[in-house]
Parts: sequence; C-alpha cells; structure tokens
Amino acid sequence: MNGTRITEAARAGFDACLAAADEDAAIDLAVGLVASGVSAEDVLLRLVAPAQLKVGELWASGEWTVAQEHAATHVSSRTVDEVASAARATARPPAGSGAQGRVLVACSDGEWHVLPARILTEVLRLRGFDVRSLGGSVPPDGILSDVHRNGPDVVALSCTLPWNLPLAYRQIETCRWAGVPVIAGGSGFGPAGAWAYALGADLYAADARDAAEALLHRWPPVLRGESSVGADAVEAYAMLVRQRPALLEYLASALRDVCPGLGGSSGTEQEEGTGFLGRLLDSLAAAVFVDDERVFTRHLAFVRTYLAARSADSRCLLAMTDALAGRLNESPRALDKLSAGRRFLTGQEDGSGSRG
Ligand code: B12
Repeated sequence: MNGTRITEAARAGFDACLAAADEDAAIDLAVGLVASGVSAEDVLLRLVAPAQLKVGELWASGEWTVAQEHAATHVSSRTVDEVASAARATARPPAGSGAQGRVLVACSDGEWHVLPARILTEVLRLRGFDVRSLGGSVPPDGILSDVHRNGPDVVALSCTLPWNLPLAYRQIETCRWAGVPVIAGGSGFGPAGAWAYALGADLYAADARDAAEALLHRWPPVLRGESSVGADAVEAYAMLVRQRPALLEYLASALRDVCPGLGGSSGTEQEEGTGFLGRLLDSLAAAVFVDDERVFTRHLAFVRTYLAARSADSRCLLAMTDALAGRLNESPRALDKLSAGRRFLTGQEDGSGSRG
C-alpha cells in the first residue's frame, strides 16, 4: 500500500486473495486502501473490476474450475459491499446526498452478471446519486412498475451477454414509452456501445466512472436515442426464435458424429450440450436482430477458445454453421451472419468483422 495509488503489489495481493477465496484478507486489503487515502471509486474500478476480468480469463482458459470462479466472484462481491460501507462511514456525506438525481439500475432480461451493475451502483452513490438497484435479469414489466412507482430520472441498463440484446431492446422501448431515458453499459452492448445505440439507448458509457461523468455533465438526461432495428430484422429474429426448439433438435442430431460431446447420455451432458447450442443460436439471433455479424463471430471466438482450452474439437463450430446454413436458406439475414461465422472460423476474418 502506498499513498493514494493502487500498487502492483496490492493488485497481486488481491488476485491472490481471490485465488485462495480468502474473503477476510481481500476485504482487509481493499478497505485498508480506502483507509490509507485511495478513493473507494479507484478501489472498485482499478482493483476489483480488473481482478474479475482476470477471473474470467482463468475460467475461460480452463485453469480455474467453475467453483473457483464462483468463490472468487463471491469474495469480490463481498469486497464491493465492504468498500462501499467503509467509504460511507469515513467520508462526510456530500451535502444533499442523492441530490444529483435518481437512477434506477437494472440488468438486462436474462442477465445474471450482477457484479458490474453492483459496482456501477456504488460508484454512482459515491458521486452523490440516489440509486435504486434491481439486480439481475429484470423483465420489462418489472422495470415499468418500478419506474411508475419510484419515478427515476434515468434507467441504467447493464448487459454483459450480447445474446440478451433483443431482450434489452424491449426494456429500452419500455423505458422510452414511460418517458424515462436510458443509459446503457456493459460488454454486451458491443464496441463503443454500438449495439446500445442501435437499440435506441440515449447514452452509453464504457465504465462506471464515465457513466457518472456523462450523467453529471448532461444532467438531466433526455430522450434522444433512436433505434435502428428494422422491421425486417425483427421478423428474421422472430423466425429464429420460433424455430429454436426444432433447430436445437436438428443440430443435436446433425452434429452427433462430429461433436460426440453434444449427444452425451447423462442428463447433465444433454443439458450442457443444449445450453451450448442454445447460446450459439441465441447469438446468431441477436446478430440478426441488431444486424451486426460481430455479435455472432465474437461469440464463436469465445467458444473456440473455451473448447480449445479443454482439448475439445472446435471443428464442431464449423459443422454447426454449415448445418444451420443448410437449414436456414430462406433467411438471407441469418445466412449472411453464418457466412461471416464461416469466414471467421476458416481464418478469413478476425472476429471483429475485418477480413484477415
Ligand atoms: C463472474 C462471472 C459470472 C458469474 C456472475 C456472478 C455475479 N454475481 O455477477 C456467473 C457464474 C453467474 C456467470 C455465469 C455465466 N457466464 Co460469466 N462471467 C463472469 C466474469 C468472470 C466476471 C464478470 C464481472 O464481474 N465482471 C467485472 C465487471 C466490473 O466488469 P465490466 O463488465 O467491465 O463492468 C464495467 C463496465 O462494463 C461498466 N458497466 C457495466 N454495466 C453497466 C451499466 C451501465 C448503465 C453503464 C453505464 C456501465 C456499465 O461499468 C462496470 C464497472 O466499471 C466474466 C468475465 C468478464 N470478462 O467479464 C464472465 C463472462 C462474462 N461469462 C461468460 C459466460 C459465457 C457465462 C455463462 C454463459 C457460462 C455458462 N456456461 O453458463 C453464464 C451466463 C449467466 C447469465 N445468463 O447471465 C463469458 C461471456 C462470453 C461471451 N460470449 O460474451 C465471460 C466473458 C467469461 C469469459 N472470460 O469468457 N458468470
């Protein structure tokens, strides 16, 4: 610990606490930093948040089990709670605390990555906003009733998984219908928030600090977003949703020989296989919805890394895009995304949408 900076030693120490699932040591370290003069915001954004990204890499690369990831995330989550209460206890509450305005924080429908929203909540509170947090996976009618009941000035919507974008769209539409602007954030909204703006969000911020700055700078936020989701895209998306059960069944049987793991006999294996294929289909559907192939190719990139780290055969991804292309030949929008997926998997494109 050194003055008001977070040192490399502190970062390494915190990572070690997560690896050991040592809740007490992690909290001591983080709260100690606040006591030594580091801002609570820095502790949340420069210590806890990057440590969580490393947790994700360790899990995706197969070095950590799901259990280790869960244990580490629990420690981070507890650390966020304790840092926030330490900051509240030591800092003089800003005059008229909450006077900056009312923010309702919610995760997109289907989204259980709540820690990003939790960190956002605390950072906004530290900046003097009155924040109400609804946690994970909030359906549009849940947001609507809360908006009516509590009258926030803005809804802050967090989305980590891009395949939730079509559901996030309904939430954004609902807020706009209720006359409340939406600030969006989280990795699910794509590079520079491209997909947040496509869905009609009024503002986007890359992290919690930028969110606070953006809101403070342009308070009160106003409705100004405009969705670029067209009727054709919605129709093509709806067709994929309707066909989802049949497509899952078709893929599971078409891929049985290439990807034997998908056709496992135990209940858990079958569930995992369906989950895996389901997420690929949902990514394709979301790519069709926002009309951006990167939603699909980025997910393929993640799955390919995930499978490679577990010595699983990633040829099944190519077999899957080909099988789907054969089945979806009446949907030019889906075919377009599947071709991009094929180019990516065969090395002709790098996954960001640029030809290699
Ligand atoms: C912890 C974790 C989980 C936990 C979440 C628990 C919890 N309480 O949050 C659990 C175990 C539930 C989980 C489940 C899954 N996960 Co997960 N998970 C993660 C992990 C490791 C960390 C997430 C996190 O806490 N990030 C820390 C925060 C601080 O990061 P952040 O997003 O950068 O947040 C900042 C900004 O984005 C911004 N921000 C965020 N929200 C908002 C909102 C607004 C309005 C604004 C302005 C700003 C803003 O501010 C934040 C602070 O600055 C990530 C790895 C990663 N790279 O994120 C994977 C990750 C997100 N998960 C992933 C996956 C695949 C899954 C599962 C599908 C796995 C499975 N097989 O079931 C499920 C899906 C669950 C679901 N339906 O939601 C993948 C997603 C890959 C992809 N295709 O995009 C990732 C990227 C893992 C990886 N390395 O590949 N996961």
